[in-house]
Amino acid sequence: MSPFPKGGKGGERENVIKIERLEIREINLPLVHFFETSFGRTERRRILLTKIFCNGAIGYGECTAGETPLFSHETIDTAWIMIKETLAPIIIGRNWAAPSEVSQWFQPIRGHQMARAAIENACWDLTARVRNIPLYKLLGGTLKKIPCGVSIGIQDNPEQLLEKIKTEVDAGYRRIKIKIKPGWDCDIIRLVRRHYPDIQLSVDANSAYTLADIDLLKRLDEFNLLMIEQPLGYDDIIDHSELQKQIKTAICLDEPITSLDKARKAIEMKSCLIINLKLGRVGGFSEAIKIHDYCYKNNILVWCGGMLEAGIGRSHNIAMSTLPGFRIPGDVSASKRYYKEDIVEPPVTVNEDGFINISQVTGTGYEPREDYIERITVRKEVFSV
Ligand code: OSB
Ligand code: MG
Repeated sequence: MSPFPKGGKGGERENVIKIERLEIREINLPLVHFFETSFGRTERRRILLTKIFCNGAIGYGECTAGETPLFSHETIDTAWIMIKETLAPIIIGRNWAAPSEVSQWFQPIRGHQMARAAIENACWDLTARVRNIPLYKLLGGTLKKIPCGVSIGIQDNPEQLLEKIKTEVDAGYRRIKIKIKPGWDCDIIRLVRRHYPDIQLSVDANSAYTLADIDLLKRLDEFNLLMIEQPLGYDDIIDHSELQKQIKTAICLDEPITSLDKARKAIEMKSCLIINLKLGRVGGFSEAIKIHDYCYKNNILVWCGGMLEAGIGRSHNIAMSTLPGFRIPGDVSASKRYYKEDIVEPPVTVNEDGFINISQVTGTGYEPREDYIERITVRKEVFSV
């Protein structure tokens, strides 16, 4: 018999499980194609994976921190130290019944959301396995298939961009997002629109502009974009509010949305009409669900963002994308767009019509390939009782 009774209503405290062991490792994976944003180019990923052991069961997590502090202040190296010095001592030997308790333990910690999410999400992953239910159901998801979009980086030339867009449109993706920066903006978008007048198109500037660029930003209104993501400062919600008053295109915020509180303030200030929700950036599933629920209740469009995740993080994004408020395509796409070989089996695939079918099996439906992960591990550390 399973040592873990199913979590029921009421008596959850009786179903406590104890964190006996935490493993963190760094894997190294080359991208099939470089990914370039206004802040720089990534050719290969260094990814921190977490593995939590409770009474023989295992939960997996993936940290979305990048290699450099350019998207967020967090990096894989700061996350490693944060987990080692602060989070591991908090969790090891601790009993819990619901994964949201783990986010409560971390509540006094300021910042370091991506490090926290890598631990908390592994606890959600473990809980789904232990209760013998799909992770998406544990999260409260309802969608049986999710619409997918792609994020296409800055290319070496316009022809290369058009070729990439053709590949993704032909593959069935339901929304194309292209990265922009000064010098790779209006002319490029005009060119794309000339070739694809009707596709759902959005742009992401990753904070490459300021209000001094208002005339250029106003000109984007002519391209019928679904949204412009993060045009201004990475931590700003004030200038974005001013900009939203002056442009018709919907602003979507990404970088500054690090908590429910930030999301609420951005929405109340009308700094954006759309929110890109990233699991790592907000500290994990507990906070992500709160932000989703807030947006759903207030009729704010919300979609699931991506951070070039390998299969574990990708499978968590897929599970989250089944929450009913996610009504427009997210940056959740097939493994093969990023990695020749993904760390999960099966790899994530997308149907011809641009949807991912949600697996109904226990956990995520994407199992970590332990042997392969071991082979590409460059460092590992274990914390136990
Ligand atoms: O701004 O959404 C972003 C990747 C790394 C850092 C920031 C961003 C992105 C993406 C890629 O746009 C989304 C994906 O395909 O995973
Ligand atoms: Mg973005």
